[in-house]
Amino acid sequence: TGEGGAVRLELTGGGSPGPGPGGAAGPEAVLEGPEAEAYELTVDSGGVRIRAARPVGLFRGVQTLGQLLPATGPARASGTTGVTLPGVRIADRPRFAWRGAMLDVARHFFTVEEVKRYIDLVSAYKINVLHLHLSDDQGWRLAIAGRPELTEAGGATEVGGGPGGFYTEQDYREIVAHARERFVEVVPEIDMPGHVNAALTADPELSCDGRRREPYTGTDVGFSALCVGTPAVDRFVADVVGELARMTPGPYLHIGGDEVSELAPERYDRFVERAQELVGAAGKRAVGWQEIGGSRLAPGTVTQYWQTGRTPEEALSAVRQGGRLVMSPASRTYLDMKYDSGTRLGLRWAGLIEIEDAYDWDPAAMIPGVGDGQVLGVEAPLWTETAETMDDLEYLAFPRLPAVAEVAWTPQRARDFDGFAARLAGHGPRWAALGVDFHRSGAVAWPG
Ligand code: NAG
Repeated sequence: TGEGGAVRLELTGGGSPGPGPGGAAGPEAVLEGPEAEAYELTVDSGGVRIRAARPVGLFRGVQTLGQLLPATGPARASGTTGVTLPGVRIADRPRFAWRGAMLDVARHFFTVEEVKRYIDLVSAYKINVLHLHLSDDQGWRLAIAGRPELTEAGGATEVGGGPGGFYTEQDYREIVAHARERFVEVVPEIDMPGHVNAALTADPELSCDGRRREPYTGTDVGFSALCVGTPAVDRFVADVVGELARMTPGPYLHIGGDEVSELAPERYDRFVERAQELVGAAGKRAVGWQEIGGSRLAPGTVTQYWQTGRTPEEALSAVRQGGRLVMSPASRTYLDMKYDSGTRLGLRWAGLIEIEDAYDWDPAAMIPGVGDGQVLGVEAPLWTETAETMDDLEYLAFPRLPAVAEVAWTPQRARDFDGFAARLAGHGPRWAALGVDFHRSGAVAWPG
């Protein structure tokens, strides 16, 4: 409560958006770098003040303020209706520019409303990238103008045989707008040249034997591929990249590139080069999973490290070419892994991931030869082979997503697990108030 009992919240600055990446001017400037997101938050007897040079900084500061407020609204004890905040002066900015959450809407489909709720939940933790995994063997989830068969055939299936679904252009734009209002940039992924069975059910011309594939509703990986190098496939990739670029205001398009055992290495390389060319021609930068790092990379292409338990040669090759990495080591950040052997859903190929595992690692000390300068950021993927409902998503993401978000935001020297666990405890009541079904990890002294 400020002087005289009134709460004063002052937001200052935020005047000059400046040019965004890829020349895209806009107040968002989300992925411009840590400086763009800096803010200062002061709470004293004069009230609450947040200062930032950019709107995005003000938004991040407001998220911090939200964490200082009580979980369930003002206490109404003994005649007072106010909220007392601790006096603080915080000068804050993120360690890494890219702080992502990936959602797989291909294995199981999630509605626009569900995706929006996920955005709401993660943006409170200063996540600034929503990476949408929009296609896979089990489903194609985004309408592509001129190719209605992709969603008609490819959108009607999902893991386990459910009805699937897809986003119209308008749906997709609604998600993007909702994200942008929270200073989150959508990075859409169409996974190619593997993980494409759904596309092959729609268009047999895309496969080398010209055979139309049957819908696939299991959970195997690595068995499908585009017939790279044919005119039909080239047209397909060009159309898809063009449409994605047209519908996406953000600077990045994710081309997938993971787990392609069906294709000879030269043809894989040819695909990666051609896809980057098309992405560049559309005015965007490409992102791809770790495997693309072994191919020739265009300037600005981002490689997403994921496969712990294998030598990181592709990640190192990406870095040698001047590329930067988004760190998604499966053993730390894969939100689809089980917490412990009793977790009711989730996989375990990358190990069990308790809250401490998700928190206690340094993205710039993971791969010898990859330091702060080579790491663009950190991302927590949520694959949905075993997650069918919003509750499932929330249970897997909370509290591990906030752990990874802090790995991405806070400098290493300012982090320790005990401090994190103590602060995290206070978030339990917040999640409960929002109806979030979270994992009550034994490492945290949850109140109540
Ligand atoms: C990997 C696959 C992914 C799958 C996930 C499950 C990547 C880049 N690829 O094998 O399609 O959903 O494991 O944890 O992660």
